[in-house]
Amino acid sequence: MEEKVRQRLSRYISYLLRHHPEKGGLQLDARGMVSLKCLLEAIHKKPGYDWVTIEDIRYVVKTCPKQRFLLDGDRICARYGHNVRLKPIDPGKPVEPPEVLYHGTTRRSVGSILKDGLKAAERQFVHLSTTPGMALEVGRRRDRKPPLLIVSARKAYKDGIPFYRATEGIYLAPYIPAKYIKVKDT
Ligand code: HQG
Repeated sequence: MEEKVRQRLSRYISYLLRHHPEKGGLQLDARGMVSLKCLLEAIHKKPGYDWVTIEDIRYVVKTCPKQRFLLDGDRICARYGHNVRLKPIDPGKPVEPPEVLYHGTTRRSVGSILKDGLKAAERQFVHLSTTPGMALEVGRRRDRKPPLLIVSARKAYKDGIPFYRATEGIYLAPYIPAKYIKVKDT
C-alpha cells in the first residue's frame, strides 16, 4: 500500500474509532472496540474506499508508527485519543508510571497549565509521553517552539491520580494538578 494511502486510511479509522463512530453506523463497546467486519462495512460507506479489505486494516494497525490501534481477535479499538463526546471509554487497569513523563504544549497554554493543571480538553484523557523527544513532536503540531513540561508522574500516582498505559510511549491520566508540573528550562 502506498504511504499516502496508508496514512489517509489510518486517519479515517482514527476518526471513526475516536471521534465519530456513528458516521459509520458503528457502536463502540465499553473498551471502545468494534468488530473488524463492522469497521470494514463502515469504511466501505465512504466514497472511494470500497477497495479496502480486512487485510488492509490489519496492515494499517501493524505498520502504524504510533501504535494507534489495538487488535484483539477480530475486534479493534483506538488505544487513545477518544473524544469527550463519546461515552467514557474504559482505559483498563491503572499502572504505576515512570518517575517522570513529558508533555509538549504551546507557549500560549503554559500559563494556564501552571495555574490550572493539565486538562484533557476535547479528549477523554491527558496524553503524556515517555520521552522528551516524543512530547516535543506532539507539541510541534501546534507550536514551532513547543515548551516541554515535566510531570512528576510517580509522585502524582502515589498521591492517587490514576495512570493508564495506552502504548509503549504514551500514558494517559484524567487530569494532572499543577503542583506536579514543571517547565523544562531551555
Ligand atoms: C493543552 C496526537 C490550556 C495541551 C498527539 C494540548 C498526541 C491546556 C491541548 C495526542 C491545558 C490539548 C494528544 C490548560 C492542557 N490550559 N491548555 N489547563 N491543559 N492544555 O490534541 O496532548 O497523532 O487534545 O497542552 O501526537 O496535544 O492523533 O492533546 O496542547 O499523542 O495519534 O490542550 O494526539 O496523536 O490538545 O495530543 P490535544 P495533545 P495522534
